[in-house]
Amino acid sequence: MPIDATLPYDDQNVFAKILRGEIPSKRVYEDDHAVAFHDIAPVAPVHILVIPRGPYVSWDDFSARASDAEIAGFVRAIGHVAREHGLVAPGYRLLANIGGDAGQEVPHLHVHLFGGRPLGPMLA
Ligand code: DGP
Repeated sequence: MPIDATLPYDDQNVFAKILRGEIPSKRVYEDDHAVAFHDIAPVAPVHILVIPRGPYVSWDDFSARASDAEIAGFVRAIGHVAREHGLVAPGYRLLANIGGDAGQEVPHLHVHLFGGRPLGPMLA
């Protein structure tokens, strides 16, 4: 069910549990600011989720409250993961759903990284 992105951070959300190692994930990258792992239900040959380590509900929450260092670290981590997976030359797509109309399901900021095939036009 889509979330209300204005609610306070819930530290029992599934990505908080992945960050704490309470449930497994296939991690492909981690550093001081970000963790990246394979999406459990991939819709492209490469479908990775990149999340900040900090407790941010959405991109909106992150952009309002995160420090400059957290924001820079997160953005650099996304680029690093894309380069490490050889996606820059063929191309790739980033997507962040924010709140109900966008269909955000997990209330911890995550950027989807899609690649590995032609992705077609954006639908919205
Ligand atoms: P969104 O609709 O933008 O909130 O996307 C949530 C994504 O999270 C969706 O593509 C499936 C993925 N996901 C949900 N639960 C888990 C999980 O337990 N592990 C992993 N790896 N991905 C999950």
